[in-house]
Amino acid sequence: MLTEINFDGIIGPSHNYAGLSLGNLASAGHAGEVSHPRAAALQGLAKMRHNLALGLAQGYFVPLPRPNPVFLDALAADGSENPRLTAAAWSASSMWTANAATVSPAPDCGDGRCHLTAANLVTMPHRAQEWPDTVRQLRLAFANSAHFAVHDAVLPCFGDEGAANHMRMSAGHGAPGLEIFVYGTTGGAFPARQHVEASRVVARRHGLAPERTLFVEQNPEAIAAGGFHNDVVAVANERVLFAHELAFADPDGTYAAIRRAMPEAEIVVVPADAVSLADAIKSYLFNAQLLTLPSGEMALIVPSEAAEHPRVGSWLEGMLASNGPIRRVLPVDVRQSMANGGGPACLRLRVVADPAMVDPRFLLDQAKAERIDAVITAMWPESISPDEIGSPALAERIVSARSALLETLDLSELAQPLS
Ligand code: SUG
Repeated sequence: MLTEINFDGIIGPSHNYAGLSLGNLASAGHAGEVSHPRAAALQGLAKMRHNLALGLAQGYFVPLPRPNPVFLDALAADGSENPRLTAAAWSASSMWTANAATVSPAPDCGDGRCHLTAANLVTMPHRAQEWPDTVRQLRLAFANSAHFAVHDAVLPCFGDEGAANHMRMSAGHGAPGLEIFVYGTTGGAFPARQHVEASRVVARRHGLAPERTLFVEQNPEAIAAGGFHNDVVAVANERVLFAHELAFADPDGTYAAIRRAMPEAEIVVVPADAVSLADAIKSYLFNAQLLTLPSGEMALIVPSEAAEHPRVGSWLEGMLASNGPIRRVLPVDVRQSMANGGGPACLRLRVVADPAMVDPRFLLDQAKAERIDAVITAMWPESISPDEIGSPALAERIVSARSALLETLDLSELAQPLS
């Protein structure tokens, strides 16, 4: 049966705060701080266990090889010339799997298979190195070619950030959906990371029906306020879109186009006079997982920062009291990831598929969660300070921590970096 599976990125042992992402205010604001990789990974794992306990299907992807020798080789760098290049080679940014790929479930695609296109992430150097290793993992997890097609990234002439700039609305996960690609236009203070040309390539490759595909411009004001991905200002699930009033360049046109394609759509708009763009971005209210629980109710898994924020918290209380489509708000603590601009929604890639068709080595159960927990607790560094980035001894520790994880998950074939 088709169901939504959330694949979270296990937070890697090199997690650090290097301030690499221009336009991501949290990344810039925490640059140079001491990070806590073990706590970070345990927070991420606790979120996965929480969702599993709600009765939801949960998967994961493993951290990519870091420090990345392939990246340094390609740049003819040995790690000594430029601290930002070294930090890039060490980045644990693959934890944010909402940027791993764009996923179109089988009912939306011309050939009846689920299509995944890896995101090239070209706008940020530390992220541009991710996709070849990501594809390798996607090809293992979704190897069943009767059900899945995994595509390489779009050519780097057009920036593509994957599912973070893509929403899907449908009557139910297994029904044909309306796919909404949100792009930015260049010219603002911060880079527009998603180019419409890349979105169009993805839509063509996946064989989407034009009448069920929308290309919507993100509000440049949202990008300027730190909304570097659409999933920082909007999230959709089945018939519900939950968006900030200033998320889209043409909000009324966007809502009208959605309603034309999907008359049953319910659009919950948060007005700017209740929650400003700045509050939304600081609290990551929209970087929430909007999920359908087994009971059929919808829940919003928000970062603790959103529930604790005075204006955002009271808006959420009002929403629950109003009898709207979102019936539960469940806060989770992912503070280590949040400090780099990654909330609950950034940490997961949604794939609608039959779990029986996915390689079980990428699916979580409570017993496996305990094994992952044990490896993280024993092997992940407790902290990384900025002056340790580049240290050969720490690099060795990071490599063996990842190897231990791969071994416990029977994924040792991912141990060698790509050549
Ligand atoms: O690409 N942060 C990530 C956060 C990604 C969030 N993803 C979604 N919104 N879906 C980024 O900006 C920070 C790394 C550093 O600064 O060291 C970073 O890459």
